[in-house]
Amino acid sequence: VFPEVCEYTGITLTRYMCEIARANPGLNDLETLISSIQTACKTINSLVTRAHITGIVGYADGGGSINVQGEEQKTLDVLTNDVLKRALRFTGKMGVIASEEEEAPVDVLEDEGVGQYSDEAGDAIIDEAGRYTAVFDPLDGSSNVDAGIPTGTIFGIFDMSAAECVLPEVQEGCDDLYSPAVEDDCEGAVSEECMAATLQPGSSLVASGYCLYSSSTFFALTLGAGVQIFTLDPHIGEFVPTHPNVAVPQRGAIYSLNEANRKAWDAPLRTYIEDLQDGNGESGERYTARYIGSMVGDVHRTLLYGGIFGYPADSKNANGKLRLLYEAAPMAFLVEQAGGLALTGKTRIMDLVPQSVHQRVPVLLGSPDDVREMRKYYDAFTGSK
Ligand code: P6P
Repeated sequence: VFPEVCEYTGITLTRYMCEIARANPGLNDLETLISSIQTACKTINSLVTRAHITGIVGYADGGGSINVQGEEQKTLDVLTNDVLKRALRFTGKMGVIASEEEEAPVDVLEDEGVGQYSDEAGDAIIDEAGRYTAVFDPLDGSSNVDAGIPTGTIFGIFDMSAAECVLPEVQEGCDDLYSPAVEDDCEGAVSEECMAATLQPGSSLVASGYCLYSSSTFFALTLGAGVQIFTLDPHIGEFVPTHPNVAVPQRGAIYSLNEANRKAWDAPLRTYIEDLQDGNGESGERYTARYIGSMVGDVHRTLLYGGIFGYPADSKNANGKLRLLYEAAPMAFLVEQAGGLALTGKTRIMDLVPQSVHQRVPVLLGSPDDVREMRKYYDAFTGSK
């Protein structure tokens, strides 16, 4: 039962989630989580918009801080990751989180970085009822921040309660349950089970969304019954509903890919984009190109204006660049809930079970007619996936 956003004048995201939890008592914990994420997004919005005033632009530790992706970490990558981890952990509803900035999923009950969440007896409190797994990219497109180009936070929430994952006390001498064993005795069978709780397909997501830090600050959310987009009203410090029940246009006239990689794309994609450019596609319209190099901004525009966004496989990156668990799958959930499609080329992204936390996947998503048309080029070629 998801009350229509418009039923409540003066509603905010907080009030909307409150009404949902009231109508669906089983979602009380999810309400807590979304509340913590929106608070984190407000904090990140402040950090990003004031970055040049406070001087937190540039690279972490003056450069040289490399994340698990092998990318140089921006100061804001580190800060925003901590903001989200703290926000999620203090809900007491988290079991495990996975982040672009963390080498392996982190057991938030033991995470050294933010202290132990425990009761007065010092025992880790594991909220069996509402334990969730959160996956997120705390500041996607962070390389754009120094130039003031839009960035975003992407998040997905899985329900972990069904997983065979009991988080015991951290073994003596080990940092956490999931990092590759430093000492042999840190190997622990339990991490495979808890890892499984993290490596779930997009079709198992119970919620996903993004925050977009741009000319406005947006909070997009799906709980599996449509997409609602809220806009931060700085006058009241609340996200207010501005795009209820988002429906991606059936077709757009925009394609959004990094054409610098064009020569590395496979033949079906090159032919498809050339036909769009020449007005030789199904619509007969000549498409235009829009690409800001920040997935959240490009997907947001695609949701509202239609067309197709992609970071496809190419000869340099067999699986493209975007990560399945915390970028492609949460965005695919949103796009599908808005009536769009999200494929790797031929395969539905939501069906893919991640084999590792940072696994990359080709992404082509957007208006249903555009994505279906693109797929016909792959169907016509054998051997492309
Ligand atoms: P390129 C940002 O680094 C990001 O992960 C996405 O936000 C964005 O869509 C993509 O990479 C841009 O990559 O290679 O086109 O700069």
